[in-house]
Amino acid sequence: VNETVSGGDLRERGFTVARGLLEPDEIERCVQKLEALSGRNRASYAPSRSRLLPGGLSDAWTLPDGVSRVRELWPLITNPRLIAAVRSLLGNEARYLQHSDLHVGYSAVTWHRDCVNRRFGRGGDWDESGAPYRLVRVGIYLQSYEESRFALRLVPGSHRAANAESRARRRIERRQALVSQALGLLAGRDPLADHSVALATDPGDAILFDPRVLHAGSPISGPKFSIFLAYGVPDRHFARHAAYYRHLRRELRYADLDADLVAHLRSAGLYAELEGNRPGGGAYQPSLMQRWLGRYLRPSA
Ligand SMILES: O=C(O)CCC(=O)C(=O)O
Repeated sequence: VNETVSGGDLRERGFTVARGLLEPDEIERCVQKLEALSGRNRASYAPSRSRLLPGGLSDAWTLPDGVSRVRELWPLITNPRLIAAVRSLLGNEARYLQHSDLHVGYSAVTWHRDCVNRRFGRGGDWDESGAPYRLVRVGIYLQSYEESRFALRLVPGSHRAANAESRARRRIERRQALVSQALGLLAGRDPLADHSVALATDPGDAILFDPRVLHAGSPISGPKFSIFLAYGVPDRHFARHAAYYRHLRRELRYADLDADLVAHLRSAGLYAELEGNRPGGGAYQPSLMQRWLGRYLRPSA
């Protein structure tokens, strides 16, 4: 890993980058697997083709909890370089958290959070009394910026309850409201452009972020292959998050982990023994419009 991840950045800004986490042969294996699963290949996303689809309406493919579901991807969960990066951020107690995604030709272009309570400051995700929030989502990108024109946008500090009353903070939360975003998309302007950074990646780079941080994919043109997974320290935040995806987000069809995966995780010291903690009130559920905006709109760059 060329650039070491920074615990300070994760705490203060809500994200940190591990460049070159995967080796070229690992990248190639992952892309080939995603091509086989999705039925789309790199050539499907050649720029000339996207130009024929103005607005890029949906050539996208996604598989919620794809990393847990696809046996050939399990070695990624226990990849020694990834685990070293995660442990350097969260400590040796870090375990695999069942919240994963596979993306082909898909960019999550609307601003959102990945946590349970997505209204800033409200609900258990934001209550760190007695249990600091120690969960991390890992986005592994398998193509270059030049190929895809993709960069992950993030709003630094939007995962922290500190400064909740500041005017800038209130403005950010107003601008990520669905209506502002829909108007922004129609007008072709990003309502959070002044408050965010955009991280371009090279194949094998990983962005590790606090699930509470506001983030959005950029419009893309060209192939995009990415794999998202998560880790955390098993405590009440971890248990709520796991239960939320497993039991509350029914449309994503999470299932119990395969017994072979449990054994694989146990042997790597990454299996979390969970007590059935439920997310409680205020858990985010997407509206129909949000699902449509988030999933089916793929404007070309
Ligand atoms: O488009 C992307 O790569 C970002 C994905 C994302 O934000 C998510 O899965 O939560």
